Amino acid sequence: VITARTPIDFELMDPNTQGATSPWYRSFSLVAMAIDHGVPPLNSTVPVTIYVEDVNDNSPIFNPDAYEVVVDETVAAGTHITRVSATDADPTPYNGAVSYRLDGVGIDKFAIDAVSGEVTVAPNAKLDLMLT
Ligand SMILES: [Ca+2]
Ligand SMILES: [Ca+2]
Repeated sequence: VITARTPIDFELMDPNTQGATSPWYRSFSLVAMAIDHGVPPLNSTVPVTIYVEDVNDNSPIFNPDAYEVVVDETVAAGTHITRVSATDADPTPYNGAVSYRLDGVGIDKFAIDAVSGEVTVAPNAKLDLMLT
């Protein structure tokens, strides 16, 4: 029976030396040996490859972790406001891919590009405080 002595962290495995043929897996290459109790003892070995699969155990992290922008109330629709950026430590597709969306008060006035994270004034938005 082969058991893990320590927790295995996919992110800490070296993709160069522990990369498998698929980006979804990294691997450990072990050799198991059987030794008899004769004199002299004879032995035999077998290669054991353990494939490790990535788990989505990291959330995207924004850097910086807060954005503050001041804009004039007269700013035009489509105007660039800022660009937010987050990275995810999971190295595989899906688990590490990041897309963006807006939530909260003001989502009718601003838009975010799901891919680039660019925040703009939404089409037809009126920021003028006297009109809202
Ligand atoms: Ca992971
Ligand atoms: Ca993730």
